[in-house]
Amino acid sequence: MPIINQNSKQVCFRIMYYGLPLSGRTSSLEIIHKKVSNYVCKELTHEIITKHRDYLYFEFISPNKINDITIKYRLFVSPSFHSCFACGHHMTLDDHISDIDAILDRVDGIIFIVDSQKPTLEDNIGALNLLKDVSHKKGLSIEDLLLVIQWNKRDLEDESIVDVEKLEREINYLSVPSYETTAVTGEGMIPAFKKCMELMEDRFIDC
Ligand SMILES: Nc1nc2c(ncn2[C@@H]2O[C@H](COP(=O)(O)OP(=O)(O)O)[C@@H](O)[C@H]2O)c(=O)[nH]1
Ligand SMILES: [Mg+2]
Repeated sequence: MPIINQNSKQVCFRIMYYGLPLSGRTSSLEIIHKKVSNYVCKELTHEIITKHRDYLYFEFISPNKINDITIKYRLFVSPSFHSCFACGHHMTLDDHISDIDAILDRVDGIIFIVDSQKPTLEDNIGALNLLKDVSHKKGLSIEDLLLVIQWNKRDLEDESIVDVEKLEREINYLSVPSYETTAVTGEGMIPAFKKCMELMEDRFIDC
């Protein structure tokens, strides 16, 4: 559920850019940050989860309102599964699962960034399965999550990327809205972002 502040008549929708490391999550967040910088917008900031783990986020106020309620968006990147080479700290899969578990409590919409490059197909399927398993343990079904997909890195040569038809078949079996994107230029990203905002607002109005 989005965070509702009755006093200031404000609702906060939280969108997570989720995906494999190097899929284009940070690039996506940076592009959207640039595009919305005309609105009341905070700088990109790291929030600390634990000593070795943090995630990137920013917030902005939408120019649109729902009735007379102001809408704030908080956009962030899912925490990565990586170890800290500088100090030798090794992150375990359980650490990662517990990060995703904690973060799912603070999310209203998820934009799943899929790296379209052929060698990452299986890992992309694994990333979606992880989301499904963690949701399941929380008593949620993956269908309860508000999900939009970006087929990212579509600018790369045809031979190195998976056909969209195959991606749709293998990954988008839920038939959620999906968009071909290039996060380094921003191509296709605004429609994906707007769709996610629209779905969150519709769900909010309905409840
Ligand atoms: N060609 C291409 N490269 C991309 C695209 N999106 C991200 N990258 C590159 O992939 C690498 C990882 O991107 P980043 O946004 O840091 O991924 P993150 O680890 O998910 O945050 C960087 O070198 C980006 O420039 C894209 O759409 N096309
Ligand atoms: Mg990153």
